[in-house]
Amino acid sequence: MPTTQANPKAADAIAGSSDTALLQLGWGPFFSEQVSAEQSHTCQPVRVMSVHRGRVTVSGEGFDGSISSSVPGQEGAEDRPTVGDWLLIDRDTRSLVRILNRTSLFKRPAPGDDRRIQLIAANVDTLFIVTSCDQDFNVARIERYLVLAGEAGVRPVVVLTKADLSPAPDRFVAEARALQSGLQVELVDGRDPTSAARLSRYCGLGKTVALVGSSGVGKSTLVNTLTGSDSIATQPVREDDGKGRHTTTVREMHRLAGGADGGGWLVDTPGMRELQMSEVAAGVSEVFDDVTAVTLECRFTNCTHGDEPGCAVQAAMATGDLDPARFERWRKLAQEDAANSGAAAVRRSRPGKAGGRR
Ligand SMILES: Nc1nc2c(ncn2[C@@H]2O[C@H](COP(=O)(O)OP(=O)(O)OP(=O)(O)O)[C@@H](O)[C@H]2O)c(=O)[nH]1
Ligand SMILES: [Mg+2]
Ligand SMILES: [Zn+2]
Repeated sequence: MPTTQANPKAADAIAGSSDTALLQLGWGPFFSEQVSAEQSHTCQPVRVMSVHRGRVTVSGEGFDGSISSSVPGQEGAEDRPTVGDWLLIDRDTRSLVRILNRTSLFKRPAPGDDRRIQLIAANVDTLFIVTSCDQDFNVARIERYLVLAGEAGVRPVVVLTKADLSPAPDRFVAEARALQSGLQVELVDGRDPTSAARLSRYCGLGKTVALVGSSGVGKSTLVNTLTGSDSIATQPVREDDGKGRHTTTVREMHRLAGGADGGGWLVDTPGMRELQMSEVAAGVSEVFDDVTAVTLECRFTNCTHGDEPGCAVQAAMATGDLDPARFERWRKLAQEDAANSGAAAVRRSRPGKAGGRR
């Protein structure tokens, strides 16, 4: 039970991050530096394990429980706690005091018409972009997730599941590797512990890995295999079109057992039907640095890469230096991002409307 006395050990732990429970949860200097000595007496840090309507489950030193997720005086989209967040809660009342600044944040326009910002996960170290060696594999979709990772400043790893079902899985590996220089690509049978084990090296003590991808690609299967349990429900894909059944409905952290590799956290997420781009211009430039480098060579800075004289894009496509399909994917993403980012800015400027805040 909470005490009303200040807890010197917990205060030390916040200031010096010396406490193993917090370190295992991913606590570190980036977060402890945001907490004043005074605040550390009245508040304790907890990490968000899962998000439910209006509430979050949290875990901290000596406290696991569920608390209301409303933040006093804040109503912007990014002011709501999401899975992976570090919160300060009042030691006595257990109420949410504030969300600590994040090392990284994944977000997207929510599916549907109003395009409000939906938060996916915070304080993530590595993003597993999960796709399967079958009809789900789609370079344009992988690029969208790569942009999301680039924008958030998080290392991406493409995880190709269902290697066992494909007669030639190496083709998928090669195609994925070609998308970004130095991109890590892992090929696994997600049901097989020996095969999946190579992924635990991304998930050492206190590290957080988020798994994203379409429904049915095997995100929850991987989490079950890596955690050595079958606690998350999984379901076979539909027979007619191979699509998943949207089995997972909550975003939730799962603990990996300790050891040389492991001891970190896997964030399982519901399969995404679509991934729209908004406010990701930096991520687009990073993932498509080859394309942007060419566009900088065009004679006119406002070149539309059509039939203007001196268009470096047209020249590079003519010589085979630039893949027209990749150029078209870049153009589509950049245009979509510009349109959605403009709409988001307009929404934010309207008083009284909750919108994403930077
Ligand atoms: N053969 C084979 N089957 C797999 C593999 N990974 C997952 N599956 C199967 O694929 C189906 C879907 O797996 P899930 O783990 O539920 O997929 P998910 O990505 O979590 O799907 P959502 O929760 O709907 O987003 C299940 O029947 C799994 O057993 C794999 O590597 N090989
Ligand atoms: Mg799932
Ligand atoms: Zn041009």
